[in-house]
Amino acid sequence: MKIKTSKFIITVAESDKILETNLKEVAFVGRSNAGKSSLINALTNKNALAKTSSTPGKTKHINYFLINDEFYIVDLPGYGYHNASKADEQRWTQLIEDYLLKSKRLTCVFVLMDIRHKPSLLDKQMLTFLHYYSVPFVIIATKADKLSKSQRFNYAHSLANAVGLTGRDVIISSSQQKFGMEQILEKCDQFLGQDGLDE
Ligand SMILES: Nc1nc2c(ncn2[C@@H]2O[C@H](COP(=O)(O)OP(=O)(O)O)[C@@H](O)[C@H]2O)c(=O)[nH]1
Ligand SMILES: [Mg+2]
Repeated sequence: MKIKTSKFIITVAESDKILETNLKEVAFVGRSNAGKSSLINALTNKNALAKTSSTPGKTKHINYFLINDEFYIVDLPGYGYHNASKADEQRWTQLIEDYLLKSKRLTCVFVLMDIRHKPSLLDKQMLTFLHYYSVPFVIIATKADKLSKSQRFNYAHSLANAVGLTGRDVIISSSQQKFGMEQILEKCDQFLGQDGLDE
């Protein structure tokens, strides 16, 4: 797939406003600062489609982007922002979970993890949640440009092992140097070509 057009559609801050879309969706989730917005910008070749920030915790809402007039990319709130209050963190977690359970046309969730970091407890809880509700997911190891080429596979491998997968299950990516993009778009093709979860 090639992304030809992309446009921001809407920001949703409350569970009862989650869209009932008529097109399929792929969602991006991960720790605050994992690189979700940067990846969406890299995939769509736009510098500021999704807002990126070096201040973690800024994206607290759900953002919908329409791609090729064919499907939606959905940017979910980042979890695990260390300066957030318990109440805020709980609210974002609830919003993420409500999105994942309510979105009937969701086909796949990309779970982003910084390639240099061990999966956090929240990452593991997210994967357990996705397993439990049988939501298909793919792990993306982000910011791989920060490692040497020889280190990348080893880091991706240990990240995968930590969550019971193998290195081959993880897409190694860099939004900055734009690698891994084709693999991600291939996965989109694959999942968008299948029926939705509840269809
Ligand atoms: N070196 C490098 N930095 C990145 C990459 N992707 C994101 N970042 C940086 O990581 C920080 C958080 O990125 P952002 O996309 O806002 O993360 P989000 O909170 O998950 O949406 C920003 O300072 C980005 O510039 C990447 O591929 N390589
Ligand atoms: Mg963001």
